[in-house]
Amino acid sequence: MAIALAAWCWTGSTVLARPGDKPNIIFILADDLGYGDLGCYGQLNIQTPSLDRMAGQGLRFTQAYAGSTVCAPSRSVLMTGLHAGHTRIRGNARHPLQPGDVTVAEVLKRQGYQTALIGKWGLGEAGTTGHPRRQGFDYFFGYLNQRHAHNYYPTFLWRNEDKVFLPNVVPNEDEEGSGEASVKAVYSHDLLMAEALRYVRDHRDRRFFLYLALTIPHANNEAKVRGMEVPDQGPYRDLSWPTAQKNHAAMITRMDHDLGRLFAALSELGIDEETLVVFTSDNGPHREGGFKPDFSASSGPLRGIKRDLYEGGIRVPMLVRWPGKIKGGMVDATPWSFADVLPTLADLAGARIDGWLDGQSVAPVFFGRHPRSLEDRCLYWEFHEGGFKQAARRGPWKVVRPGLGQPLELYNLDTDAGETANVAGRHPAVVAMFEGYLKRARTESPLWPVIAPPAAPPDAPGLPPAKPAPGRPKKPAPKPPPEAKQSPARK
Ligand SMILES: [Ca+2]
Repeated sequence: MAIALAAWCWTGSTVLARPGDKPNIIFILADDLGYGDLGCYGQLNIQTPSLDRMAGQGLRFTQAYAGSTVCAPSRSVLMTGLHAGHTRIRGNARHPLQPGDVTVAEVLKRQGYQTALIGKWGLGEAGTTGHPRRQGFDYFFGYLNQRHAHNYYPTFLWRNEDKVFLPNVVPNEDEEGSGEASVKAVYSHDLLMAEALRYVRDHRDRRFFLYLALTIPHANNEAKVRGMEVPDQGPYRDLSWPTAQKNHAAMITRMDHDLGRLFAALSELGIDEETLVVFTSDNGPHREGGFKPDFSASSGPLRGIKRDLYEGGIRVPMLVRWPGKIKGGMVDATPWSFADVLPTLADLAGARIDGWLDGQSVAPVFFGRHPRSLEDRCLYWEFHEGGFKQAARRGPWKVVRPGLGQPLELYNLDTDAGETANVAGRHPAVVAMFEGYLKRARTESPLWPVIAPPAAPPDAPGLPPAKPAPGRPKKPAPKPPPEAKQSPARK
């Protein structure tokens, strides 16, 4: 069986008729929003009228994937166009992006875009090479640190390199700004949305790229079972649901309402037809802050949640809207992932990229075209918490290696989207194809050593001896950044 390598160099043509057609781009990322959390993806308990309308006005993807199953690596894949086996940041430990890492913001800035990040970053702290202003963003407002971003009522946020102090009081605040507030004066999500609306109004006459990385509906893990923090429970207040469930629903509906205001602003400003809006999530739903993902089927029909490489951990809602350019009410099942975002946005901006990318432009799909190169290729994920795990997808086939040295599980997603029946024994040639691909798909990184899962209990059957996966030839492993130190995993 021939293998379509997911390798691609963008050579500078464009899907648009005229370079002047290049759009403003607003890329909205929710945090831990599950595949099943929106009405347009089958959710029955949680009201999301604005996003459901967005789906009706644009394109709804049913098989789009995040870059990873937790925050930081998913965002690293999103920013770099490299999948989780090549991108710099492959887990939630704090390693910053390096000067040589090319981000989507840098690519768009070179095309004349004004670039802004409003929200949560997670790819570099203050003073490091990974700070958003050193990675292509002209403007930054929000959280640098992911633990800080847990806190919906922080004592400060960042504007560019400066702290903006807020009237919240956090008695147990740690050095990163996380904790649980005792005085909840300002909800950070409201500030992020106000900034986003202001930014769009201020840049109505410029080409802009706004990466709006919201923190809803992530939990404030430091507040434990009170972690689903929201100012009010909105339409869910009088229901008999557990508090965390009501708060989770209220967070999503609040975000949805605010995004409705953003769409209204685009229309009022007369830039609706000049603006591409993408809405998605960085990974599957969590089981944190007292929230139970099964309560409202947050993964939809899929298996697993955040931290799983099964579909529920990585398949995410993906809506794309561009009135007048992208046909409304379309549903598309092309499998694609965050690694495709950089080449896609580069394509729409007419940018040329020299160098290796794992992703490909899916912009043709936005306009109803389906190149074979997108239909028959492998998508790749790896994850390092609790031992090295891998997953890949090609056509209907999905494999998961649940631990180093363990046999591949094979699922046919066309007939078994819930990954209930491992059919590896019936399709040895497909398994062999994936075995070969998984060996070539990644490079070694000293920051992310390939390790076996924790030792099995004494009465469990032994695992085969662990072997390190060989590196992919030609592309050298990235050097460890000089200032990076191994630090504990961060959520
Ligand atoms: Ca997340």
